[in-house]
Amino acid sequence: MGNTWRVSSTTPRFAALGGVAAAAAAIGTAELVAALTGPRSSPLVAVGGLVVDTAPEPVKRFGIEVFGTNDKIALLVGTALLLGGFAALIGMLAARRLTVGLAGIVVFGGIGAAAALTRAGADAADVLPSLVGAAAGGAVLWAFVAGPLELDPWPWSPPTPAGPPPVTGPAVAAPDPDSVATSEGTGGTTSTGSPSVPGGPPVRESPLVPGGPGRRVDPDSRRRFLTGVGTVLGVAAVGGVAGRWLAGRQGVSAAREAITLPAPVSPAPPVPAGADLAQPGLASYVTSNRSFYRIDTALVVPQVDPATWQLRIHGRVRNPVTLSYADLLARPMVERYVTLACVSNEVGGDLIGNARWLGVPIRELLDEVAPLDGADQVVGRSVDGWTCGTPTAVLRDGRDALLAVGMNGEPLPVQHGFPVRMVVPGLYGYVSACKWITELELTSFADFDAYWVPRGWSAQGPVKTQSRIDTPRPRNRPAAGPVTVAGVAWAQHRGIDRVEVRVDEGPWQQAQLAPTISVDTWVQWSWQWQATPGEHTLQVRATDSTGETQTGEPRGVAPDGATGWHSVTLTVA
Ligand SMILES: Nc1nc2c(c(=O)[nH]1)N[C@H]1C(S)=C(S)[C@@H](COP(=O)(O)O)O[C@H]1N2
Ligand SMILES: [Mo]
Repeated sequence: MGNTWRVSSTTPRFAALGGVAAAAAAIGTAELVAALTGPRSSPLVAVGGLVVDTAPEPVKRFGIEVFGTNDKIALLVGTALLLGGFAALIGMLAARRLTVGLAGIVVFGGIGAAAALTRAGADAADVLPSLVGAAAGGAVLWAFVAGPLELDPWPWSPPTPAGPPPVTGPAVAAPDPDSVATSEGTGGTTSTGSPSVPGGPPVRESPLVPGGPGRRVDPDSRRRFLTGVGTVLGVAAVGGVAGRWLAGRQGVSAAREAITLPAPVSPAPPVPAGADLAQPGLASYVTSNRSFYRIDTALVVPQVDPATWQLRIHGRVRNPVTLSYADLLARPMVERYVTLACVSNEVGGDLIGNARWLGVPIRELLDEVAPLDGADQVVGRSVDGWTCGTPTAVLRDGRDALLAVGMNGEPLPVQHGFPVRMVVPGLYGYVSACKWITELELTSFADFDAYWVPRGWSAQGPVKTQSRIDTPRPRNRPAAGPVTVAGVAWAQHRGIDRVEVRVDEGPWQQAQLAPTISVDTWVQWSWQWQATPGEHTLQVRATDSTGETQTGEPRGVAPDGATGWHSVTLTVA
């Protein structure tokens, strides 16, 4: 067996491969163990989650802008690439000194374990995947640089005619009686001739200098090594996929499908005829669950079992209460169309959707728990630790703020917060729409900053009046003549009074508003344009029911929502 103090005869390039195999073994094993201990304990997920939570806001914005809604996949792929690079380095270090390589693995295991402990609801078992994974990675690393799969040096080299003098000294690989040039019965050394037969030419040391030019390895051991790497990578991939698959089977889709939602005591009014102009390219008035935007910090979608779900309403209240899912379903339900928008929606962006929500009015629950004086903030807390802070006054002012269980006639989709989430008309999602909610804590704005506030976003997030041109867009290349310009406008809980369009900064022209269900949803608008050939710029602006027209001053999404008029420049044929 190799000892830890000598330089491995596994060459640096192969050692790098061994390091990658070790990392794969570590991650595959960890994923398998995480299938038992829960998804938040997977080191990849835990470290990724920590990165999401701690990345400086500009980096996060960059990630979202560059990778769009694929930002989570990009994060995972980026992490894997970075990890691969480090693993190769660890392998090369291990070939020089095994203990250094093993220490590298211990550090990575430690990071995974520590990250898992920082996740919401973590317990001691959450370190297991990282620890067991690190042990597996360490064993694999040892096998490739000092154990049975270590490369054997080329047992013989022809004398170098006029080369540099043989290098001697501590860096020279000392022949290891256990691993060097013993064929160990694995096919023998037929291909290498009989170089170690006594009486053959003397073994020269120079080709064996670690990393030196022309360092050669025994082809049999190389085949064995590469087969080993391939096997480890294959087994690790199968283990990792199996772990993910097993974890997925513990998901809550079956529990979700078994649910029958109660009928609302107060159904949503029907969508008025003509609310949806059904114009090609125009967002539909009601957004389907499948096409509803998704924004959250969760790398793996939380799987919350309704059978064990609880909502604790506590903090600065006279009568704290804990509700089960059955308790919630037993209460009178209302059903409302509410348009939800993200504060990160750029002017003209599509992080907005309109759905029919079924749920319990939060106002009634607050009346029962009786908030104490000064409890001006209600903090919604998700199972994954994410929080939002909503003004208590907004939740009690009579609007249809809901603890929602249904979305467009179905139980909430898992991605959209199953089993229970908040929906508050008129507020951006980051201050109101807590998914996978498990707590409502009455506190004050002075006492608690919710998730996005220390990250540079405003504590208050009322939706700003906005409007968007959905059609035509440049790729439509409309022909000269009558063109229907159409889009959506929103000012949730205030309502839209007027939408105007202008062409090439000409006079503002009033658009037609389609009927809408309530002030809590967006409204579709349209305007007939007599388009002339050439390049034109269309602009839109909306006025809410308080008489305020949206400002044309362009501002970015941080800290409390973008402003400016949506413009579309296109060429008319
Ligand atoms: N648990 C949790 N809830 C959350 C978030 C989150 O990151 N975690 N993001 C919020 C934000 S910023 C928005 S805009 C809405 C989006 O809801 P959706 O994904 O159902 O469209 O969810 C809100 N609720
Ligand atoms: Mo958001």
